[in-house]
This record gives sequence, structure tokens and C-alpha cells, in this order.
Amino acid sequence: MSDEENDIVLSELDDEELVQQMMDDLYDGLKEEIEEGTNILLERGWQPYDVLTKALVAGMTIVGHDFRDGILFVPEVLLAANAMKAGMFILKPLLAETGAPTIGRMVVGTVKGDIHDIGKNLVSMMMEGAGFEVVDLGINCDVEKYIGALDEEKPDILGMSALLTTTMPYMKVVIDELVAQGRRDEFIVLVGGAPLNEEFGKAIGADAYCRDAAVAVETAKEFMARKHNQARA
Ligand code: B1M
Repeated sequence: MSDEENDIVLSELDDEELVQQMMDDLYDGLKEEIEEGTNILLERGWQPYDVLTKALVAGMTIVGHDFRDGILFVPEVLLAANAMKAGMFILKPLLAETGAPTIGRMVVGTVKGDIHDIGKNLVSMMMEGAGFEVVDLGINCDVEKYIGALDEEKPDILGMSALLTTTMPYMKVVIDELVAQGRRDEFIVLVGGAPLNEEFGKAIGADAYCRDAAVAVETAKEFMARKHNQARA
């Protein structure tokens, strides 16, 4: 059989097959296929959030498992991450298109020593989609960068992301600095990332640990509502 005959035509697959194929393509780091699959699902009327969670995030979860188990290595995971970002790039404006009025402002960044940014980017996108203004500081953020941004941007929320057990303690360095400056109560501090849990969030003095981007949005909304109620009282 020729290569041409072996080619899979994404548009000819039904939704279930296409999502399965996209997970395989993400695993193989096939950026163009991920872009095409994302566009096809959107054209078929899928909600951007469903494309994100059911195809892209689900695919990246499989990549994560095989990375953990030593089946995939850094170069392959980088390709997968690159493909995922290409899909997210298409979804970003659509997720932000809700027309929701600004309900709060957040500064967010991945902590020092950590270059994982997919989860943080997803949180930023979802927060923007929910009507928050987001200032994204990027990766490898040290305490000076966070504090400088808080001074400059005057956000309601500070969000920190960490994906490594070795970098997550750095969140406490930032919170301790806010405490030392007597400014801890000025900000709602939300933390997230795969190795964290609620207990860790409490132990470092964060206001809340957010399991995923949807929880981050809900938590941020709750805290903003409380802040507004306190201001009115
Ligand atoms: Co890395 N990596 N990685 N990696 N990587 C993990 C995290 C790991 C768990 C893989 C594994 O072994 N199973 C493991 C950490 C083990 C540990 O610490 N216990 C690991 C390792 C070891 C490493 C290196 C050390 C590998 C090496 O070099 N030997 C190295 C470290 C580099 C560094 O940071 N200094 C490394 C490098 C990389 C790549 C560069 C190849 C790439 C990152 C590319 C990029 O981000 N641009 C990468 C990737 C992709 C992963 C996995 C496979 C996937 C992470 C991801 O994007 N998930 C990851 C395995 C895993 O997590 N299962 C792994 C998808 C994303 C949507 O989920 O980031 O969890 P997540 O975000 C979620 C929630 O956690 C939450 O919401 C998000 C959306 O729902 N959330 C927040 C996240 N941040 C939040 C902030 C908030 C709120 C919620 O603030 C308000």
C-alpha cells in the first residue's frame, strides 16, 4: 500500500475517532494535525472548552503517564507540548470571547527553577475567558519578579504554578516575603500544579489550592465576591 493510501483523513473520522486520533497525534507531537483536528471539532460545533479538555488535556495526561513511566523522554514530551500549545493558540481567543465584564485582575507565573507553562497558560486562558484581566509573568519567576509585578499591576489575585516537587516550596518564599512586608492580606493567593494538594496550599499560607483551571476560575470568583462583600460592609 502506498503512503497516500495509509494517510488518515481527519475530516472523514467521526467525533469519537477524531478525538482518539488527536490524542495519538498529540502523543506523536504532530502540531499541524492537532491544529487541523482542533479546527474540525470547532467547525462541527464543539465548545472550545470541550475541545480543550476532552482532546488536548486528555491527550497530555497520557503523555504525562508515559513520561513518568520512562516510555517517553524530554524531546518527545517537548514536541507533544508544542503540539498542545498550537491547539491552545486556536482556542485562546474563543475561550476569551465571552464578553464578560472584568471581574478582577490576576498576576500569574510559574515559580523559580520551573519551566512548565502549559497548565499556567491554561489557567490564564480560562481566567481571561471568565472575565479576569491576567498579567502573565511567564516561567522561572523569582520573588523579586512577583513582588515587582504586584507593585506595578496592583492585582486582586496572585497565582503561582509549580510542576516539580523541587520547585513547589518556592511558593512559600514568595508568600513569606509578602508576610514580611506586612502585605499578605492585600492579595488573594491561589496556587496550583500537579504535585500540589490542599494540605500543601494551607501549609504554605496560600488562600487556596486549585486542582485545575476550572477550579481556579471558580475559586477566584468566590474570593472576588467575598472581597466585594467585605468592601460593601
Ligand atoms: Co516535566 N515533569 N520535567 N516537562 N512534565 C512533570 C511535571 C513530571 C510529573 C513527569 C513525570 O515524571 N511523570 C515530572 C515531575 C516529577 C516531580 O517533581 N515529582 C517532570 C520532570 C521530572 C521534568 C524534568 C526534571 C525532566 C528532566 O529534565 N529530566 C524537567 C524539568 C524542567 C524544569 O522545569 N526545570 C521537565 C521538563 C519538561 C518539558 C520541558 C519537556 C515539558 C514542559 C513543556 C512546557 O510546559 N512548556 C514537560 C512536561 C510537558 C511535563 C508533563 C508530561 C505534562 C505537564 C503538563 O503540561 N500537563 C508532566 C507530567 C504530568 O504533569 N502528569 C511533567 C498538562 C497541564 C494542562 O496540566 O500543568 O498539571 P498541569 O496544570 C493543570 C493543574 O495542575 C492546574 O491547572 C492546570 C490546568 O487544568 N494548575 C494551576 C497548574 N498551575 C496552576 C496555577 C494556578 C491554578 C491552577 O494558579 C492559580
